[in-house]
Amino acid sequence: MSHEVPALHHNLDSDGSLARLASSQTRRKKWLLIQPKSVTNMTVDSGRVSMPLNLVMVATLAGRIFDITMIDERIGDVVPEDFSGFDVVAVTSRTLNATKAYSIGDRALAQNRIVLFGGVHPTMLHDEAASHCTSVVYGEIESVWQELASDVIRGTMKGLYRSGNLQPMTAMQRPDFGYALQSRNAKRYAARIPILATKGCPVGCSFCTTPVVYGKSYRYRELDLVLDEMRYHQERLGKREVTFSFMDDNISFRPHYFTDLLDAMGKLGVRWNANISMNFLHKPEVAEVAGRSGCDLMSIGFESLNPDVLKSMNKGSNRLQNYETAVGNLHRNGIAIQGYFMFGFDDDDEKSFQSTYDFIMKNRIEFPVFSLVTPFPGTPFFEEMKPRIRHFDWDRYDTFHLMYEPKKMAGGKLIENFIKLHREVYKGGAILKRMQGKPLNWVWMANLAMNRFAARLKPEAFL
Ligand code: B12
Ligand code: SF4
Repeated sequence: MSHEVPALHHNLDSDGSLARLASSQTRRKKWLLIQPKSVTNMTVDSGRVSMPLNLVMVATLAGRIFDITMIDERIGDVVPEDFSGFDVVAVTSRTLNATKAYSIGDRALAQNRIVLFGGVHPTMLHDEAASHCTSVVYGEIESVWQELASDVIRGTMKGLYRSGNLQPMTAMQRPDFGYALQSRNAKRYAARIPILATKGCPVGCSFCTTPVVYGKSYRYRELDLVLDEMRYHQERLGKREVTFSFMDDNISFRPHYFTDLLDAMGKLGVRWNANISMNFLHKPEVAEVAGRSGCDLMSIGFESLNPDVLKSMNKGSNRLQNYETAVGNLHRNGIAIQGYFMFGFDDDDEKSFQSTYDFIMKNRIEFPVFSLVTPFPGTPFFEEMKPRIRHFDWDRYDTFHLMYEPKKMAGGKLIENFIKLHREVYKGGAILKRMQGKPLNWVWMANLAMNRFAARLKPEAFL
C-alpha cells in the first residue's frame, strides 16, 4: 500500500539554520493567535464549531520556537484590548470575518505589535489586508515558514510572504490540539476531531478559492501518517470509536489513495465524515468500502439540479444522471448525506427550486444546506460578476445575502423562493419523511435546529 509522494522541494528547516537562529533568541517571542467570530446571525458561525485546524497548524509549527496563546472568539474567548503581553498578534480570516480581523489588526498595529494575517481572505486580497497588518501570509504557513520565522526573530518583516513551492504534506506535523484545548471554553467545540489527508482540488469550480490558491496541485499525506494520527487520538482519548472530520477540499480526487485510506481506516474502528465530490460515488463499491470504514456522513456539493447552472459553474465532477445513484449507494451503506445546494445563478429560475425540493424529498437527503451564491474575492466568478455585485461589505459575505440581481428571476423572488424552500424542507412532516428510520443522532438535532432557523427567516435579512 505505498503511494508516491510529491518530491520534497525544501524541508521546513532543511539546513537547521532556523533552529540555530531560534536558539540564539534571548527570550522566546510571544504569539497571540486569534480566530475572530463573524457578525452574521445566520447559521454559518454558530452552534458547535470545530477546533480551528488552521490555527492549530500555525500553533504547532510556531510553538516549537515561540510561546503561543490561542483565542477563539467563536467559543466565547475574549480578544484583549491590550496586546502589550505579546510580540506577535496573528489573525486568521475568511471573508465573512475579515472586517473583524481588520479591526483587531488595526488595534494591534497601533500598539506597535507585529501583526500577521493568514487565511483565505487576506490571501486573496493581500493589498487590501496589508493596510491592517505588518505581513500577510499567502496560502499555507508551512510553505513560507523558514523565512517568516527568521524574520520574526530578527524583527525584519516583509509585507507579504508567498512561496512558489508548496511543501509536500509529508512535512506536515501532527497538529497539537493542546493549544485549542487550553481555553476554558474548549468544551464548546464539536467532539469531532478535524484531520487532513489531502490538500487541493483541481476540479476548478468558478466560485471556489481552492484552485486559485493551490492551482492544479493535489497533495496527500502518506497513509501511515494519517493512520498514526488517528491511533494517537484513540490512545489519548482511551477509546477505539473516535470520530474524525476530514477538512480536505476533496478527499476522493485520487480514487486509489482514497479507497486504500478507507480500507486501512476500517481496521481502526473509527467514525468519520468528509467533504466529497461526486466524481466516482456512482460506483457502488466506493460507498461499500466507505460504509465499512466507519463513515457516518458525507458532505456533497450537489450545488444545483439545473443543468445550465452546473455547466456555467464549470463543475465537471457533477453529472446530473449520477445524482440518484450516488445517493442510493451511500444510503444502502448507512451513510447520511449533507447536501449543499446553491441558488442565484443567472440560469436559475423557479424551476431550480422545485427540482431541488423534489430531489431532496424523493431521495430523503438527511441534511440539506442551502446558500445564495456568493462571489468570493479572488475567484473567477468574482471577476466575472464584479460590475454587478451590489456591495463589498464583507460582513454580508455569509452566503445568505443577495449579491447581485440574477438574470432570470428578480432578487425579491429569489429570496422568497429561498425562504420557502427552507420552510418546506424543514417543516415537521418533511423532516419525518426524510428522517424516519434513520439513527437518532446529531443529524436529527440539526434538522430540528434548521426547523427553528427556517421559521425565523425574513426577506429583509437577505439584503
Ligand atoms: C473544511 C471546510 C469547512 C468546514 C469546517 C470549517 C472550519 N470550522 O474550519 C465547514 C463544512 C464547517 C465549512 C463551513 C463553511 N465554509 Co468552508 N471550507 C472548508 C475548507 C474545504 C477547508 C478549510 C480547512 O480547514 N483547511 C485545512 C487548513 C489546515 O488549511 P487552511 O484553512 O487553508 O489554513 C492554512 C493557511 O490558510 C494558513 N493560515 C490560515 N490561517 C492563518 C493565520 C495566520 C496568522 C497565518 C500566518 C497563516 C494562516 O496556514 C494554515 C495551515 O496550513 C475550505 C477550503 C480551503 N481550502 O480553505 C472551505 C472554505 C473556507 N469555506 C468556505 C465557505 C464559503 C464556507 C461556508 C460559508 C459555507 C456555507 N454556506 O455554510 C461555511 C462558513 C463557516 C465559517 N464560519 O467560516 C469558503 C470561504 C471563502 C471565503 N473567501 O471566505 C472556502 C475557502 C471554500 C470556497 N468556497 O472557496 N467549511
Ligand atoms: S469540487 Fe469543491 S473544492 Fe473542488 S473546485 Fe469545486 S467547490 Fe472547490
